[in-house]
Amino acid sequence: MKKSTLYFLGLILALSIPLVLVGFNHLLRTIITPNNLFFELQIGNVPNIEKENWSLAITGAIENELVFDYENLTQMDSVTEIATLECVDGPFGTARWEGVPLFRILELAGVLTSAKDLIFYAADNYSDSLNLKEAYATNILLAFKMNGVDLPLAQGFPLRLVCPDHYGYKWVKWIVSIEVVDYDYIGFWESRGWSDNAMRTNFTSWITHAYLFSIAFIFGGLAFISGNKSIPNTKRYPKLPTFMKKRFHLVSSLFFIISAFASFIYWSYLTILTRGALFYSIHGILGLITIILLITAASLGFLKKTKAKEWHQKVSKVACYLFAISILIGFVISFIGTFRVNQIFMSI
Ligand SMILES: Nc1nc2c(c(=O)[nH]1)N[C@H]1C(S)=C(S)[C@@H](COP(=O)(O)O)O[C@H]1N2
Ligand SMILES: [Mo]
Repeated sequence: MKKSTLYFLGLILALSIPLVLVGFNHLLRTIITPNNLFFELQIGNVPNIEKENWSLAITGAIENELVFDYENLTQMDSVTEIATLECVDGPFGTARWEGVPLFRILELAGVLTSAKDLIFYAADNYSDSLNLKEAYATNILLAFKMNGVDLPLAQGFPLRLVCPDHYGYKWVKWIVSIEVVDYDYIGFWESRGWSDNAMRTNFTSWITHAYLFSIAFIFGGLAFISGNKSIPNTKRYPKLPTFMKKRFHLVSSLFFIISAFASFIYWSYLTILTRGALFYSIHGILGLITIILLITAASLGFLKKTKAKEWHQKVSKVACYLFAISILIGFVISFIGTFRVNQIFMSI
């Protein structure tokens, strides 16, 4: 094989690092996260609840008001399931959860036909609701065990909601009471713009956005280097093949812009779907600026004037650096955020 071909393959390999990392991140979802590494997120402090003093009251639009203490509840028939908890912000963890299926409790309570929502109140003043129709899904648990041991305090001891088809903010921790109501309740994050539906499917997953982003990274790298290589009289990148010139630059730039744009559109779609609004993160804002700069740079590239060519290079360069930083922040969110970290990371 020619030496320049080897260098070219090496370059492609290096540019594929984000893609490989996203693949690895994707794979992590299928692996059980140990309790001591499981990410932790809450609005305030972790409440300290003692088994002995805790009870769960079920009230509202039901026939039989119920109160469970820890013993009563954990002695009911329980089921075990493996499910992934995914925060809308990206962090996720998979565990083996054990608990009482919620629908069993609803059957015991005898929900009235007028009922609409189930509200879960937590010891830290957090609350959220499930639509009653969805609440009967057999995979929703009131969980008291995680990976074979009592739920860790940080993960909601003594009782948390496990609802695999919903985003993390529906997985209420430290539940102290459940109320059945005949109206549409708006929970903590929902009242701050997040979707009350919060359904999570494989399609509505940030990982798709990350794949598109890392494919754009490969084309972006190729466009950047071939652009530099095709500057007249330049001696840049002598070891790379000579075909990485103008036409190559044009094609790779085109693919770069298309994949970066697709990734951005997908991110916008997810953001509007889950948050009801667009701009909330540095990662996203950088992404938007990058897209605007890229389109500007591309347009300048088609102009014949020397000044325009200079600006084409300058703007492209800034766009590429911003793009790389935006990717880096995305990684911080999804990788570091996936494991037990300080909440500060979550606000990026
Ligand atoms: N009581 C309570 N439950 C809560 C929250 C909270 O702040 N308080 N945060 C929710 C959010 S936004 C997420 S992503 C998950 C995080 O669960 P974990 O800390 O077990 O990873 O808990 C959910 N349940
Ligand atoms: Mo979350």
